[in-house]
Amino acid sequence: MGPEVIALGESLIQFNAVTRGPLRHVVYFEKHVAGAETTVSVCVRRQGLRSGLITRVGDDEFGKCIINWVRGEGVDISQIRVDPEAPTGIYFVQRGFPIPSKSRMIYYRKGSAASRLSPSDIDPEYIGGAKLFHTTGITPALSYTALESTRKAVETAVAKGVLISFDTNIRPVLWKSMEKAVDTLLPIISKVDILFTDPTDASILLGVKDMEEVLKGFLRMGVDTVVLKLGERGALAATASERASADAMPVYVEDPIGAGDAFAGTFITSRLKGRSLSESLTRAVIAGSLVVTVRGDEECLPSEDDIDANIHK
Ligand code: KDG
Repeated sequence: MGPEVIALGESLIQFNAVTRGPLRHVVYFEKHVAGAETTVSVCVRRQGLRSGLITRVGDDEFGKCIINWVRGEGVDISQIRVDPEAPTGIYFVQRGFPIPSKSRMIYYRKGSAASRLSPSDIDPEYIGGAKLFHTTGITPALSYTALESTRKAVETAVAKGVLISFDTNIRPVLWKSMEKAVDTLLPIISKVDILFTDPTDASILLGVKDMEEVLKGFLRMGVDTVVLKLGERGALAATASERASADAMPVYVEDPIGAGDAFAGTFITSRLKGRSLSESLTRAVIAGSLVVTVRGDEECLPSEDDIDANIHK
């Protein structure tokens, strides 16, 4: 049986600073597997659905590390290509500086294997067998061929009646300009069933800051479910006929990176399992909160039981 959820995007090796502060003074870094869509694929699998990942990694130690990790988590790796011409992308995480509660990502991924993703990596039969296809605003920003791959995957999902979820995840350093990001992402977003975004990305994409305007703006574009992540203020979700909100779970923040992917992976899993908008949002907030308590995006991704433990505590 093929995967129920398929994600497309760059897998990266993350070097997370063991100590806080400017990287020039950091001595030790911890190695983790990361990448927004990779994290979603691991999250979905940990919560009991079959998942698969479409990406390219280099023919190097980091590529081997990524494949070992996602295979170990039970994610289908049949669509991960090993590209001998380019390296696996990496990034460093600077924690708690200059903003104490935030982390900063410093990428070394230009020309990486995943930036060479091409439409030939997208197998329509593979996507057609899934219930949901997921990607983010990072993949179309990687290169023209990665953008074309995203478009092909989205068009295939639409044609085959596969649900699409999309996290806006605008990473300014990956775009030539914010106008380019908006012009590229809006046509993709108009085809999406479940949209994850946050106030910063929404104001770039829609030019509005008011939460209600954001929800209505994306619904008007044809998105079925809009989910607004508000960090320590929780989250909101809206469909044409329903609204839901969830409070954040107060936690100690070791590193906020990865919360959004745990949130998205949990929300889509929960919806695919038939849970209500409100319950899915609550579970997603819990998953996002757990991930920020440790360094690394994927180690603390919760199982369904781990989420239940927080609901019933
Ligand atoms: O959401 C966390 C991701 O941003 C992180 O793992 C790195 O995928 C990444 C990216 O491209 O920023």
